[in-house]
Amino acid sequence: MRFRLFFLVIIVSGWAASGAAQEITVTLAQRTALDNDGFHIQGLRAAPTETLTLPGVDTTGASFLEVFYSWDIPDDHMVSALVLPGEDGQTLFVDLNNDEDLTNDGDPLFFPFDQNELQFFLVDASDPEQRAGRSLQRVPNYALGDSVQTAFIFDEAGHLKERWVDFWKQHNPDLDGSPNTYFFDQYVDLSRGTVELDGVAYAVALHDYNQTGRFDDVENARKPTSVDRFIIDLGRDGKLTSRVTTEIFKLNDIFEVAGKRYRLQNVDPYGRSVTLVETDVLSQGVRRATRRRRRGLERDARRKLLGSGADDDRGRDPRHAKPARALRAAELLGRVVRPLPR
Ligand SMILES: [Ca+2]
Ligand SMILES: [Ca+2]
Ligand SMILES: [Ca+2]
Repeated sequence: MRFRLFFLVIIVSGWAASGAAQEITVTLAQRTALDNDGFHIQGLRAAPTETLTLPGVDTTGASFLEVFYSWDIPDDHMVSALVLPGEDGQTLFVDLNNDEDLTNDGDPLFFPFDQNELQFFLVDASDPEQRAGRSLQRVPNYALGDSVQTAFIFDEAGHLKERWVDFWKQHNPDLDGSPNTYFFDQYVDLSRGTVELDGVAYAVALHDYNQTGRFDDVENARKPTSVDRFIIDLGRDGKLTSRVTTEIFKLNDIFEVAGKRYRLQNVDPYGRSVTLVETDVLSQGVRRATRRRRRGLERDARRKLLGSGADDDRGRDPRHAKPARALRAAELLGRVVRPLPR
């Protein structure tokens, strides 16, 4: 009898817990890149790297651009574009459906010289809802209006600095750093919104980590770590980056926000929404994050005791640390870039 009562208690408490779990659906209306502050450069080429069917236009002065698609597009992971120079800007014929035919991708895109950014979406051949965003920029967005950052990238004449030309020439020998002969490119791979949990708003996003245009990839036989992710701005600095690893979770992870644990109940494959639900389960990931957080707090407490941390931080302009990080971001588009041998 005692045994039966035990089971009854388990069943009732389980029912009560699931009954109390409220689904929180978040609309993710905004497509953006990560709020990272590194850059990647694609120089224009004199000739395409793929065999292309070109549009029937005068191609005098034309050059070619390649944009990385995804390693999970196994037979063709590069997308090509024809770039025609004009008086006020460039006209781009981008192979949006990646069939090497530049005549069947809708109207060409015009990128005025006085416009900093151009976005477009690569569309999966078998699923038109599966759209992978890409961005081209004349000056990296994070560096716009920041004289320290721009002086780090460009010389006084507006050319790309020689060290960057040397560095990125490894991929494209045609790169010479002249204005309008290259673009800074980024994945537009976040689908972003805001969730309110216990009265506190947090920026959240699904991250199409393998850049396919689907946001619900939880398995990847080729590379098990290359799966889509959920990012929540636990530190509430408004930024969603790849650098704060304690804010990044796999889609099937359990994560903790202000003492409560959550999991993702539903992920829209095209990144339009995500549904969170509270859970009682304590995952390995939460245990690890809790340990990391505790270690971080202990470290901060030690610094305060020693009186060193605050002084160090005050004496250093954080912007001066950014240049070193830019080299790491060179790997953003999936290819490992190594410095030229000296
Ligand atoms: Ca291609
Ligand atoms: Ca095409
Ligand atoms: Ca994906």
